[in-house]
Amino acid sequence: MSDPADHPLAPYGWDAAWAAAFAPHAIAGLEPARVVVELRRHYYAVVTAGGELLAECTGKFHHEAKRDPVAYPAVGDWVAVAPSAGAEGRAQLHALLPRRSRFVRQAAGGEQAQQIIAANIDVAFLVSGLDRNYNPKRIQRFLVAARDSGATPVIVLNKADLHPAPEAVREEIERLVPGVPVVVTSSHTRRGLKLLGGHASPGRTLAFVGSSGVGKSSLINRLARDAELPIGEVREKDAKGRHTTTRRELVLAPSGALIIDTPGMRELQLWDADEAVEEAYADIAELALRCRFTSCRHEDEPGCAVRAAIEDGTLPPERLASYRKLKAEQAAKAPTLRKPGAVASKPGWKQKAAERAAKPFRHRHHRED
Ligand SMILES: Nc1nc2c(ncn2[C@@H]2O[C@H](COP(=O)(O)OP(=O)(O)OP(=O)(O)O)[C@@H](O)[C@H]2O)c(=O)[nH]1
Ligand SMILES: [Mg+2]
Ligand SMILES: [Zn+2]
Repeated sequence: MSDPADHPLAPYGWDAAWAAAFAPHAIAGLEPARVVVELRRHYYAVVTAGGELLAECTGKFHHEAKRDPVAYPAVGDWVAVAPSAGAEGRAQLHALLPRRSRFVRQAAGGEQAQQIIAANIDVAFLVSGLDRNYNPKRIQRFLVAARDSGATPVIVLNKADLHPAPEAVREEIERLVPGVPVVVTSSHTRRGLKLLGGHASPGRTLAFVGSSGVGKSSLINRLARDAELPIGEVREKDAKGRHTTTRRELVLAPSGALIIDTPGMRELQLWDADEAVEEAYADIAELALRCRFTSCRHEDEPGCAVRAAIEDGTLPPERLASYRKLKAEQAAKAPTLRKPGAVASKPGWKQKAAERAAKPFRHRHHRED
């Protein structure tokens, strides 16, 4: 077998392990491809050894996926395709290779289902804006989802130029989530870009997630100099973004890293993340093992090791508070989901849909929320 490092898809992260996973599909005459844009439901721009193609799932794929959204490809996935005979630039998507990691959130809209934000990512940058957008609770929710995903989380506090004391915020977040790197950046002054760039080594896949308007696309444009991802305004009165990025897209940076931009998320609801909470708060879980009572709620019970750790200063009280908050959220988890069709009935929706349909496939947009 030829060396995977010489493969035309090596710049996209193709390696010996992917080649091994792909072997049965190669025997079936299929070609490997990586999903670079999710154009709309079940339509993808994929990059193959021969260039970019528009890929559509086969009937058999749909049948086997049984409408489970997680069974469908997402940006970053490796797939097996066959170029369509007689339809230039198009391909049939036959299979999905097992994922190394996946960043999942609960889908917005009708069904109670998971939605894959990005697959096979090595590092998840959780971006917040140091303007009014910044919110420690949201950072923690993102962190739990990132730990759940299998990717390494990095917390990014962007728009440092708009905050009088960004280092104080960094220290506060570091206390809250020990061991997780926290980087202060500004895409305007370029502060912290070298630190971010330090993660962008060749063949690594980085994903940027966070609320609308925090500067995800601005940071990516800085890291991937020739990327021209659209940048949007934020509203003056509440620093809210305008959902400028409307699709998930993977770009190849000059450093050789693969960077995924994602649309701002309105909320990141937790999903089966109880284990991830325990893992993210392993220090508390470990202390709790030493409480006198196994049912200890770490309130006023005698012999509570968690409260003792707070009293002697080894456990920051805000960490216990946020742990409690996340646990309570999960206990009360009856997700409030919008009714199906809520998006489609918004004023102006039809016109926007018509505009979208008139554009060529690579530029067609779909909304995240
Ligand atoms: N002051 C300041 N503004 C920034 C910085 N980074 C981005 N912005 C501005 O914030 C606004 C939103 O930036 P985007 O990059 O579009 O934000 P986004 O996170 O991609 O937003 P969505 O695509 O809507 O999810 C733009 O007006 C940017 O110019 C920064 O470091 N400092
Ligand atoms: Mg954007
Ligand atoms: Zn206790």
